[in-house]
Amino acid sequence: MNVRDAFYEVLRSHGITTIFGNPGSNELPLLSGLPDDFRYVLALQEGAAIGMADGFAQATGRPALVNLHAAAGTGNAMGNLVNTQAGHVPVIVTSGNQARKYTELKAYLTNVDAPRLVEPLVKWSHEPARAQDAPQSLSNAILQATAAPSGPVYLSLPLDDWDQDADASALGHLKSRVIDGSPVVPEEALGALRERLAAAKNPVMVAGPDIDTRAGWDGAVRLAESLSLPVLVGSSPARCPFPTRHPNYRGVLPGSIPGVASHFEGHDLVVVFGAPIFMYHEFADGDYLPAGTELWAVTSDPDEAARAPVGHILIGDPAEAVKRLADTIPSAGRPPLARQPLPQADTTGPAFTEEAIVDAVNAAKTDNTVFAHEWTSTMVTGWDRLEITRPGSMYMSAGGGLGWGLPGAIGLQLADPSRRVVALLGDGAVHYSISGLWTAAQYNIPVVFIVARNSEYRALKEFSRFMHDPDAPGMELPGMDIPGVAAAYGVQSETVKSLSDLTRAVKDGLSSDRPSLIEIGERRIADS
Ligand SMILES: Cc1ncc(C[n+]2csc(CCOP(=O)(O)OP(=O)(O)O)c2C)c(N)n1
Repeated sequence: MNVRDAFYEVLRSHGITTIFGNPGSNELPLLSGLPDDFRYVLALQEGAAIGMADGFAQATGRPALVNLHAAAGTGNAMGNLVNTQAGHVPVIVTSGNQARKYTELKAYLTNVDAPRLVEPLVKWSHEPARAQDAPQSLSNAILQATAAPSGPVYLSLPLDDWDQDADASALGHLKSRVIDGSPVVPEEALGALRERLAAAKNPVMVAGPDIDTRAGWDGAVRLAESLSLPVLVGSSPARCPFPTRHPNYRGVLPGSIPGVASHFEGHDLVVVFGAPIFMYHEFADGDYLPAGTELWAVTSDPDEAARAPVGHILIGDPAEAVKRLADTIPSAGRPPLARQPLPQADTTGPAFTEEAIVDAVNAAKTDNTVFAHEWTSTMVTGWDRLEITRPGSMYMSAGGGLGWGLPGAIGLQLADPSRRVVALLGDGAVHYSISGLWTAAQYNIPVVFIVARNSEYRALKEFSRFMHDPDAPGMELPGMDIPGVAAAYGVQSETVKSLSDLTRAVKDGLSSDRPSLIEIGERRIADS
């Protein structure tokens, strides 16, 4: 058995048989031996490849593999790797390196000092010292990526390793290695939070993406109901942790320090499960909490805990903690909360308001629909109005890097054909990984891509108003033929001209077995 065979055996033993990638000469010696039970999903650019692997890993709840070309391919992927890291997504990023005997010469396509290239963005970065170590390095990489807190890892693999003899005696052990379980909050620490919650007069809950990742919806809903907790979603979330039509749901926290603090006004206790504290974005100074408000949190990420600027932080699985609290805490006896009504959307036209667009999409979705949301200026409206009824139904770029939404949707769809994915994209965001459309077309991955035209970077215009930095260049996106681009990549599209047309087109897309793109007509910032 050679190193290549052993490498595939280790992947197989972990159930990893899909490889997302974009190949080059350094990777050919691995890929030319691709076994029949593996599938290779070709992306035309590496940012798209890693976005697909990220969506695939999130929807399966399992590690995913991506194979990139040397340093240049890795570099192209690094924008989306920021999102993968922020989202705690277990992606094993591999790249080929030049032959070992040529790397000292810095021969063409040498990934010089490969492990350092992505070091700040991954949990573990490595190049095996010997060819025979590659299967062990892969096994380590998979277990590192998966162990809590999960996250991406990087492995550089020299091209002359694959035909070497493998260490067959070690392979049996490698294939049966298992890491099971994730740390939970000790009972004593959780008991202190239970007492604090029981004593609170007016507590509020903040739920974060890791509640969705770790199957924590049920516990979060039960705890919220028994204590009548209003529930906010943590700022800039990557996944939806709570049903958005539940009476206790109160939308998403904003991105500024004073904005977040203002939502806690009147609450003596904030309890956060599975979110960083907080994903602040907008630069505005202020106090993190109102006077008299205390914050407790549960996270499985020690780094997230250590950098939280305030709070009493418990380390352990947040979904397990919220479930254990829901199982053991007595009801507070407070009256149940009532659902907050949604303001009526303006549908009078001629331009569509973002509320009306979201409502029209809502009217077409089913419980089976999954959203990948990268339409930046309407994020808050999405959190207010999209009807999310079950776990694993809404995802967005975790680290704020555009270019995740389109390929992320493809990965989500490929991972679970029993559900249907709608990507909600801005006409700026769609371009960062647009070549993913080709993969959707060629592999027949039936995502419904919705692109909202406004021919501008609207979120940035709003930001420049907020920051009192007017007149920045580069905000306008005229002259774009998005249906033309879709056609060039092999995806059929239509431009909708009314809200009822939009609902009908989304329904059509959801019932088709082909990918499709819906362009929503022009709406400028001055229109709203
Ligand atoms: C990789 C990357 N580059 C640039 C940005 C900065 N950025 C944030 S929002 C935005 C505008 C997005 O425009 P569009 O998708 O058209 O949505 P709109 O804001 O118009 O709703 C840009 C360029 C980013 N977040 N990520």
